[in-house]
Amino acid sequence: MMKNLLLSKGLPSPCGKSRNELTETLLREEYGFLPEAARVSGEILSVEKNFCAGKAKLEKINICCEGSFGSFSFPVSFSYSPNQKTPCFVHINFRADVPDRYQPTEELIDSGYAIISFCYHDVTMDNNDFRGGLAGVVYPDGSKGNRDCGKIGLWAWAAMRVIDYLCTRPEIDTSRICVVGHSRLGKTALLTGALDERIYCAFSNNSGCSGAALSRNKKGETIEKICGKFGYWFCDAYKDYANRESELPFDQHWLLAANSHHKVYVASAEEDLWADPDNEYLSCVGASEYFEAEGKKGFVHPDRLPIAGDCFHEGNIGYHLRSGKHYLSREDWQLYIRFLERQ
Ligand code: GTR
Repeated sequence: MMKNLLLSKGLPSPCGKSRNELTETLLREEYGFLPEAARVSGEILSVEKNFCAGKAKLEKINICCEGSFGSFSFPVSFSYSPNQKTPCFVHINFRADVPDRYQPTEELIDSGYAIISFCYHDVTMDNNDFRGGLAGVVYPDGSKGNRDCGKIGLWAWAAMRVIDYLCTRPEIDTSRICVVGHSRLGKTALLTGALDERIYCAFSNNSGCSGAALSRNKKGETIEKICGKFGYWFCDAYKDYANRESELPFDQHWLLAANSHHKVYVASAEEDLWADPDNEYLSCVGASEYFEAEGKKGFVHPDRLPIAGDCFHEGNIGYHLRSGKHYLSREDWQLYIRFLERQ
């Protein structure tokens, strides 16, 4: 039944293509090409030794990047237990606060994880102005070419620089670095995962249109709607696919397939109809064969559409559908941890 649903959408298959070909297509047609990597160093601005009543340390760090385009720095918050080497989440967040309503920091520490987070606005503002922050450094006159990356690409670039820095920290088990983001930042987490080999799992929370969800026959937000309001998240060429989804040479399951060098996780919320939970799920189904062609378990799921409470943690594509609205909740985090423990 699920296979037939997918076939009826006429999806281009990612199989037979290398991961590079997948990411090349996604960058050229959708997100745009990112700036080159940079030399990264961390400048510790402050240390709170008794964070969470002494269970953890909280450091504020400036991530300093020296690239061929110039230099740029942005602040991050790093919470970790000083007594053990732990896995770490890189959280691309809407706010710099720690803890935050999207980041239950103490609970993550108690579960044996460190977390490093930054506010996406500290990289570059979420608007159509390319003159400020990283955008202003990379695009000196504030204008960019048709295939240059939009803001999602710049936020993903910053997440990779945070990983560069994390890899220098002895407190972290660098074989267990995960990236997490919600909604527009879930799209960003999936792109970061596609581009970065060092990640263990990329978690997309309610990322929807131009994130985890297939674009063909999509309900709720469409390419036309997202480009109308948020065209600056993408490369300029992407808007040409508005109302021409069937002509896309790829679909969003390629973004999940491009994460096949590690694990990828898609979290949906039942009432998040703008994101289209069914198309997020079908994207996992569509990406599964790419993982399987690499000899890995892909998406292990029943032959039906999802219902709230479903949680599929057996394969390298993890998934859950929780009840409720568009949000990055404690429940989502707890399921992420359960998935990681199971793996
Ligand atoms: C919506 C947008 C979605 C999603 C969301 C968010 O307005 O249309 O694609 O990214 O914002 O980031 O909260």
